[in-house]
Amino acid sequence: MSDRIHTLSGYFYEYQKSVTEPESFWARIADSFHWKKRWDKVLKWDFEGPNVKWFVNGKLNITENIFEKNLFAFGDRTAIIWEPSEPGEDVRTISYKELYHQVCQFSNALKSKGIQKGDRVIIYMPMIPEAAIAMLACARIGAIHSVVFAGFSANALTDRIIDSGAKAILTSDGNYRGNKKIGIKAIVDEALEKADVETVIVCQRTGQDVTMKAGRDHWWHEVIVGEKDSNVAKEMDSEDPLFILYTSGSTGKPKGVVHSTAGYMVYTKYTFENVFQYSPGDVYWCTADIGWITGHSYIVYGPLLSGATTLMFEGVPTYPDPGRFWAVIEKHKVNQFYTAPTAIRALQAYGTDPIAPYNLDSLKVLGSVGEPINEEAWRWYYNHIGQSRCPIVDTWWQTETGGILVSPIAGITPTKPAFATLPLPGIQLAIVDPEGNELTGNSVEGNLCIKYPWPSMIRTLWGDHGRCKETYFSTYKGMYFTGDGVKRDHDGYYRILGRVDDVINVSGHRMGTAEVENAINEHPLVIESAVVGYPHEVKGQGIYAFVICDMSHRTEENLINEIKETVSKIIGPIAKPDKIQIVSGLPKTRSGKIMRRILRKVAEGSTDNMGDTSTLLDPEVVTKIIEGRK
Ligand code: 7RM
Repeated sequence: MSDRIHTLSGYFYEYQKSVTEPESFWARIADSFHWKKRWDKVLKWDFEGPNVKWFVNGKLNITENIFEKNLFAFGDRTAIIWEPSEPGEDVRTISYKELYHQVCQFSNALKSKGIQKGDRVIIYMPMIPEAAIAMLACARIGAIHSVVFAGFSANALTDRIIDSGAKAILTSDGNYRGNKKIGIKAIVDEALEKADVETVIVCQRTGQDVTMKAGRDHWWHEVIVGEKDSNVAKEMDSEDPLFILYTSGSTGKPKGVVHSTAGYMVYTKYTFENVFQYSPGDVYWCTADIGWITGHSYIVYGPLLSGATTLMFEGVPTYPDPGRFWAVIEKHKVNQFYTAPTAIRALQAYGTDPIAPYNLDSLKVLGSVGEPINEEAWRWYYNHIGQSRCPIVDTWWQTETGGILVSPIAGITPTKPAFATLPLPGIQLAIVDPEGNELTGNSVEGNLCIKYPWPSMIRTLWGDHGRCKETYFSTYKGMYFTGDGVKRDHDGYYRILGRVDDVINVSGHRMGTAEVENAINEHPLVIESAVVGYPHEVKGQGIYAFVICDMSHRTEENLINEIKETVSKIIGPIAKPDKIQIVSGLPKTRSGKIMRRILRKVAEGSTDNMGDTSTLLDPEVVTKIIEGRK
């Protein structure tokens, strides 16, 4: 951990160096990794293509940097602590040595099933250690994993299988959700009615019945029989894709964000150690699901590259009761705890009684990620969970950025409620006005861009480089555009204000409004719909849908329920609208564009001043919508 920042002046020094001499800065950090062949040049880039290459011509395998590099030093150290959904079930602890052998064995099984470097493998699994093993086994042999959150529907899974051209799916029989069992193999079966893969491997978790298709479907515990528990890691180029992760954008179709090997490795380890100030022996817990980028970078890769002990939790915050998080912190003496504002707000609603029985003295650092954290939730988290002695790291980043870009360094950067504070070394931010002029100096507000490459940035969108250029590199020439609004205050601190595009953030999950509209429109009686976000006490943003329907066949209530079910089926329960208002018309401009600004005001309930409505085709529509507001 030689690249650790220890003081505030150390942070400013490193930041300065990373800007004036970025290549030697990152070369120094990358030199502490194990390379099969060192790189020729640290960075080649242009944001026109975009074409970004880090550690050019370097050869490596990311799992060698988790295992071989470290096994002699700490093979017996605990890599993963797994806490099951059911508090009475046994905990599993897996050492680095054991994890190494399990990853090798399973990667050998994948090879036996014909999976090779460059093949895409979908992982649709619960939060069990095998999910991490599956990811690492793919990385070990150079297969590109694409984890799909196990709460997504069959339909969403089909889209991702087809878009990625996956050869295999790794899944389980079922998944525990509170005291329910969800048959996820059955969802895979349904997804495979409309798509094809050669191989499905099923890990046993709930023991529920599943159908296995002969020749295609295999049990995890059977495919590993007879496979050796060691192997030589596949040599990968620095720029070979490590994984694809689908995320929502402002159009209907999810985007397959592609991350490459070396830059992602260097950046996730560096940021994990610095942001959380992890020390050997600490127990670190990130509550995200591995289906999201946070799970990739800060449950699996960052912590394991650092030789950390990472806790993986199968359950939900409120099962069996709303004290579960605090019980787990006490039980495993968690030192760093990283969660989402939506979880904090949900638990805050139960008051402090559920916290009282537990000893939280082990905690040193608290983290927040996924959406802006409001001041009230920040203070509750700080006072009641951190006992007013643990720094909160409010970490801003995205699926596309691969790792944390703006965040305090725990205990070093002075914090301010609701501020992500300052950029990490290597991150050159720019705030721009709508015309793309950079706003310099303090006390400015605008759109957040990044002017210079960082190692873990998105390389392309799977199968659609044009869309990558269009989405991120075309709005403002020569810069990566984040889609977020931001304010830099009088101290130079950054406060993220939220999305400025048609993406909403529901409980920290990104959702394209167009994606939800497309799902609503699948209902046969729906004529047209428009979806906006509105402030929601717990979820951050809720989903409000305005829908025009053929009303001659159903009661309004039945129709609304059916529409919710349709969305749940097409995307997943997380996309279910919180409110549906049946309307007879939508506010449109003369050119037919829906004026979402107006719908947002209605959804928020701030209808006194609708702003400029002069471009509306039919102002009468707005009056009716306001009258019918839910
Ligand atoms: C890591 C992750 C990305 C979007 C991003 C923001 C919002 C995330 C914060 C935040 C304010 C934060 N990836 N966001 N973290 N907003 N403060 N600390 O969440 O791709 O799923 O979402 O989430 O709008 O653009 S993500």
